[in-house]
Amino acid sequence: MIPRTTRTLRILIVFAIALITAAHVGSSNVHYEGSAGPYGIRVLIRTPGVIPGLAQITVRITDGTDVRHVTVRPVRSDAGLEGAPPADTALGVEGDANLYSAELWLMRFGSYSVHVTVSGERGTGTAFVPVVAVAERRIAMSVPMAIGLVGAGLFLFVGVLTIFGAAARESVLPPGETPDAKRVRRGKVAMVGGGVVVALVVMGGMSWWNDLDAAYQRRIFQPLHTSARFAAASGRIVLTLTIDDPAWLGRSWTPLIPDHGKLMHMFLVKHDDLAAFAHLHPVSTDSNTFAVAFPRLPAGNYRVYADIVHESGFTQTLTNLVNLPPVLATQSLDLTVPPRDPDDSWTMTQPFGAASTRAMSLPSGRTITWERKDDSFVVDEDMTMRFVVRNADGTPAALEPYLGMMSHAAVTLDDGSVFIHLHPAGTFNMAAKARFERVEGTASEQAADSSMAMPRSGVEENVVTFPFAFPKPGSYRVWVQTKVAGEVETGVWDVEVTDRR
Ligand SMILES: [Cu+2]
Repeated sequence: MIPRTTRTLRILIVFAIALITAAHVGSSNVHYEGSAGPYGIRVLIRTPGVIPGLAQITVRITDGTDVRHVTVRPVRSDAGLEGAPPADTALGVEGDANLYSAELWLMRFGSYSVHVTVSGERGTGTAFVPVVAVAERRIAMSVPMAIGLVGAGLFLFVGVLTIFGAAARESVLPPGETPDAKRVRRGKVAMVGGGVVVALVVMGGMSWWNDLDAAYQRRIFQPLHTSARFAAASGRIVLTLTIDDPAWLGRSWTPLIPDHGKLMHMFLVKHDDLAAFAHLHPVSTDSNTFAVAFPRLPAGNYRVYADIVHESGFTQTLTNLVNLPPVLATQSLDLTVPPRDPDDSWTMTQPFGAASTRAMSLPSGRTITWERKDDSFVVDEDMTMRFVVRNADGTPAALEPYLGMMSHAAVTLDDGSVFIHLHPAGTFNMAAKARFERVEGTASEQAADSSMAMPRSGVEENVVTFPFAFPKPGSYRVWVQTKVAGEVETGVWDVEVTDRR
């Protein structure tokens, strides 16, 4: 048994490390469920995590077998279509007629849209899938590779010294003649001299490599730095998040664009037990500061995840850890005082580990059930999470769009090192997608596919599904928000995700 303080400290350290990982904290893989013109498609883009790096793309055709050709093309937002490489053909995956796969080089840091073009009997259609290319990690050299390279290096080093020695000793002698003592000595001198030169070259190479490595590590993506604090103001608890990063203040980032009409979507999770959850929409008071009235939730540390979208289509999640002191939490405040964004929602649920695994009763008497065949989840396994909402009397509940979507889900690893906000259409950002459609799409592509909020055909009105894969093994909490009769409710589940079988 680890003492509680040590455990808390360890979690804080893990969280601090997690804070420096990328947008959609802990994974920048993209799941997309939607359409490419007349074709239903499901796309999974596994980002390389290193730049330049090779992204793995799979495209599944979900509604038919009449597809003849699938291509993928990465378009960097600042280079546009003219600066983009030609489209690559995605090859059919053997044994699965509806599955295509391709690899794409993401050469530079930034915001991309991957154009997935499908053609067949029903014509041609393109989907724009937003991808954020950032360096998230540095790949360490494997031990066998290191041993192999050191061995090869030593072989070459000895080899080149032998060549130096032989050249100085006997290169000008006629064949068959034995070198005299003077020549033998000259050979030895050449070997030592050559050895020193080669060693200097190797040391120079090492220092060049270390510089390159340090430069790469400086480019590993970190979201903009923020500061956050709670304060009492005009009868309310106000949470203020300030972007104080020099890169932002120095205007080296493009301005923000709204996503579902809000400049920021902020998620708050109570740090110690994950029992309190809020999805709020802070309002900017100036271009750096965002403020929001905090709901009646208990005192403690809160993890902050704030999603923002830049004009370039680049999305990032700003993270922080902020303390709500008991003196503020217990103050008698009138928390109903406007202005409060009508789309703000929050909930108190069971502490982490005690949440339901399948059916969950909501405060309204409705239930929301995670329908699945078993409780085993494997890391990186592409799957569909399916949730069913029923009224208190068991009849199907009529879901209404909430913030333009039939549902919003959030997935976190218990230590906070993963936080992903997703929708029935996938994990990509809607505002970024709309931006790419507007800038890079043709008129017909812009007209198509604008009804993301609508339930997918063939899915019942009280069912929401999410394409997803857990990015790492561990204990996860999943929140799913749906709206019925004007009321947003949040279901919560705890699941274990294991390493590959
Ligand atoms: Cu959402």
